[in-house]
Amino acid sequence: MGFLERLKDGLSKTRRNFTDRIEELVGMSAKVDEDFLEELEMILLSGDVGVKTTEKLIDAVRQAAKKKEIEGTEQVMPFLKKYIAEMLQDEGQRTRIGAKPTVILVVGVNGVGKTTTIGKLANYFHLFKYKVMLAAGDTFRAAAAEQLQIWGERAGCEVIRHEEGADPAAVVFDAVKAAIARNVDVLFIDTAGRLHNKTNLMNELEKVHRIIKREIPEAPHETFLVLDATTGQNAINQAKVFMETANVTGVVLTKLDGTAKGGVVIAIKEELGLPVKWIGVGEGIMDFRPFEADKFVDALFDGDK
Ligand SMILES: Nc1nc2c(ncn2[C@@H]2O[C@H](COP(=O)(O)OP(=O)(O)O)[C@@H](O)[C@H]2O)c(=O)[nH]1
Ligand SMILES: [Mg+2]
Repeated sequence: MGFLERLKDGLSKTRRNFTDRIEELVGMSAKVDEDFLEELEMILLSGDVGVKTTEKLIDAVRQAAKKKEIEGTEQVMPFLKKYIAEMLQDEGQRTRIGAKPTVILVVGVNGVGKTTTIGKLANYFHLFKYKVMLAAGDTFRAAAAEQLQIWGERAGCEVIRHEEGADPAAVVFDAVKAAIARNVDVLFIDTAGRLHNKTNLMNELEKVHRIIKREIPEAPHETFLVLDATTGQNAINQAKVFMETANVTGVVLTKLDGTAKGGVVIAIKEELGLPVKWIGVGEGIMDFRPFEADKFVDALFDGDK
């Protein structure tokens, strides 16, 4: 199965919960009146699009109906598709590998898919002939560095790791030094995602930042926040905590395969102002791509066609 098919397949539950229900609603009412808008609002809210974004979408439909840009309910779907696609476009979406080494910090709570994402990113950039290095900054769990090592081998790149329980900042220090010495193009830094204690998280991330900046003042060039699409609106709340503690530049949205909450993509962009940069649609190394608004919206609206 190609990536687009996987994405369409993965979003089938979201479609059932979202676009299929809008289609049903359109089938039941011909006029775009307040009753219709109220029903539409309910569908968007339960599709994890978020309160603010739902209001914005409803308002846009209402205005378009007033201006006769939308004359009947059957025009609502194409309108929403176009409107959402435009909403999701973002200049900051692309990951640019400019500085050498480009340092990318990867943060997020436990289990969202950070280590897997780094493995997939390593593979992606390796395929495009970049020299990639990985730093096992999650020293908290024994299995984390091992898991990263395996991904590193698969992707053909070096992994800097210390023993379990070591200071993450020491790993990062070694990795940044090694990346400079070995002429690496891009260094991805894995971190532990202990959110139960915000002060700890903040202290740890601050220390890691300090160490990186001592060697490369402009780094980290990016901080990716990994969010699990299956957690829907919860992911938005997690993101807010991380945005307070780290200078997040973009989101990696994992587990879009099989979730009914894919509408969260729209909320991330609108409510957090962060671009979704990459998406994961499975556990495999190839189940991963840069986020493309048009393709995503196609898969969300026309998946079965
Ligand atoms: N279905 C699916 N599973 C994923 C995806 N990304 C990661 N996972 C799984 O999520 C679990 C946690 O991933 P891991 O990378 O260890 O998370 P971390 O704790 O944030 O480092 C693993 O079982 C992964 O295989 C994805 O896009 N789709
Ligand atoms: Mg991990």
